[in-house]
This record gives sequence, structure tokens and C-alpha cells, in this order.
Amino acid sequence: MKTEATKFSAEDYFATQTPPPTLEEDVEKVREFVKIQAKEGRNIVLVTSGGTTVPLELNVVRFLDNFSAGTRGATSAEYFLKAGYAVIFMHRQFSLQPFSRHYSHSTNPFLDFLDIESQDSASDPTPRISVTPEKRADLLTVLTSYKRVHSLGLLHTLTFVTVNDYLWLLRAVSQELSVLKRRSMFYLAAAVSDFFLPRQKMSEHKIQSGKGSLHIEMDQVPKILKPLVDEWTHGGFIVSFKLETDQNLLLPKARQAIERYGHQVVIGNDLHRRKFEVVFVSKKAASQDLTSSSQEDPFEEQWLRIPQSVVDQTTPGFPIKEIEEDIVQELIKRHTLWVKQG
Ligand code: 9Z3
Repeated sequence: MKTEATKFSAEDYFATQTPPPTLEEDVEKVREFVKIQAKEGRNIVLVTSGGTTVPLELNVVRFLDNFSAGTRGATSAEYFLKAGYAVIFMHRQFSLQPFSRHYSHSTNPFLDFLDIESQDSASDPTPRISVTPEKRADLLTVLTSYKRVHSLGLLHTLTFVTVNDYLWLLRAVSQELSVLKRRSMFYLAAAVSDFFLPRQKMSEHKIQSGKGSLHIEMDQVPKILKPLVDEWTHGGFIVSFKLETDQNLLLPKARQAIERYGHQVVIGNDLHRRKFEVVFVSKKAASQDLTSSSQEDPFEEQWLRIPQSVVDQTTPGFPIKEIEEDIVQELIKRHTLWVKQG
């Protein structure tokens, strides 16, 4: 129920907002992918990545957006694939993707390391293209992993643009993954808008100027982690991210999320430190000692850090060390235990 003017429950949201036109087609393909991976006995991780837009008009000209480039999601997806997981990569259209991310950045444009070879034969007038020698080793590594993943069919990609697309897709994909029970993991790294404009409140056509300032009242996006944990999945290992710009809020907000939604891990990250520092917050396993348990802090925290100097020392697109490697390694350790306990 919509209890206040600005608060949608998840149920109310899906009853009043319209699904993206390709939803059924997308879900059909996910179902097929899940079936194949389940038959192969692989674990599947759903990685969400990139920002979401909030359109202001039905015939959309203007929208709100956020900063996320999708680095965390695309990088983590590669490490999950390397570790043998099948990956459903649900990302914002045109945000970074696994493998191609190494060359997408403007600091590493791929045209800069391709050469046109001089022709030495009149009988073959077609110019040949080659890779600049110093770039070959890196490209070969990326290309080999990319080809392997594609030939084994380990990566399935889905795209969203708006927060509405994201919510419908997340619900549908997590319901498809529920057949895997504990063998599924949810890695929710997309930067999802907290506010949106319901279609019932949207102007049909481009908002006209001329009346001075513009006032828009947005509604709160429903907290979908609750139904995700309680209804849509059956035992999936759920990892959400908490982004803050005030360091002091990171731990309290991460703890609050675990308490509220009852999932397995919140990874807290500060906007400016996120490439070299994150904190894992989770509930401690129930204590056997009944006398001390009531006073004990129910949460545990684990910081992962890499020296900032290491992050900075990089060939464009190829850092010496990426924090996502450690994040994924730690999560796989915890997920393996979670599957065993089940
Ligand atoms: C994150 O915190 C991600 O780590 C980043 C990654 C968005 C910071 P980039 O794409 O950045 O590598 O540039 N995601 C935030 C996830 C989020 O919005 N969580 C919501 C919340 O905290 C709901 S699960 O309430």
C-alpha cells in the first residue's frame, strides 16, 4: 500500500508503473541461461552495474542521472568469471562492460595502439592492421579471457536505462534465479536512484520553460531489498553496496541495512576512497554462549584496503591491483560456506 503521498511499497510500485517493453523477451533468455548453467552445476552471480536515469517527461527529453561509470560492476564480473562463476551482467546501457572496459576509457582509446602496416606487395593492395608491439601482451590476455568466456557461454548481458527498467528486471531475474537456491549470488553494485517520478505525475510532453523556476516533487523509490530477500529469492547470497560521501555515515548506514533487510553482506564504500578501501558489514554467526551473547555487538566488520599508491601506478586500463579482486575473493569464500551450510 502507498501509505503516504511520497512512499511506495514495492507491491504498489509494480501495480502502478509499467514494465519495459522487452521484459518478457529478456526474462525468457535469462531462463534459458539459468537452465544451462544449472545443468552444468555452476554457481551464478547476478552483477548489477552503472547508474539509473529518472525521466522527467513521458516523451523523455530530460532526465536525472548519477555519476556511476560501472567500473565496480564490470571489474567484479571479470573476477567472478575467472573464479568459475557464470555471470548475469545487468548494466546501464553504455556503461563499462567486462573485458572491453580496459579499452573504453578515454585514457586508453584502442585506435591509439593499432598500426596500419606499410604494403610491400603490389599483388595484395589491402592494407593490414596490426597491434602496436608494446600493447600486444595486455591485449592478448584480455582477448583470451574474453574468447574463453564467450565460447563457454558463461556471460549473459542485460541492459537497463531508467530506474523503472532496473526494478522490473531485478525482480524478474531474481525470480528466475530462485531455482538455484543457495547457489545464486546477488552483487548489487548499480547506483540506483532513491527518488523517481511516477508516470501518473509526469508531463506527457517536454516541460515548457517561461514560467520561471521548475518545481518537481519526486517520490521515494521503494526499498526493494526487503522483497528481494523475503520473497523473490530462495536462499540466494545477497550482497548490497552502500555508498556515502560522509565517512561517518558509512558504518551506521551499512549496519542499518543489514538489520532492516536481513541479507548477508553490505559493502560500504566512500565515494572518494572506493577504489582502494571498502568495508564488509555482516551479522555475526549466532553465539553458542548464551551468557555473553546479549551484550555482544551483533555485527562484524572487515576492511579491505590496497595502498592508494598501487592504484595510481597504472598503465591506463591495467592497474597493478584492483580492489575488486579482493572483494570477489572474500565473497566467494563466504558464499562457499553459505552453500555448505544450506
Ligand atoms: C556502489 O556503492 C558502487 O560501489 C559504486 C561504484 C556505484 C560506488 P562505479 O560504478 O561506482 O565503479 O563508478 N553502489 C551503490 C549501490 C546503491 O545505490 N545501493 C543502494 C543503497 O545504498 C541500494 S542497494 O541504498
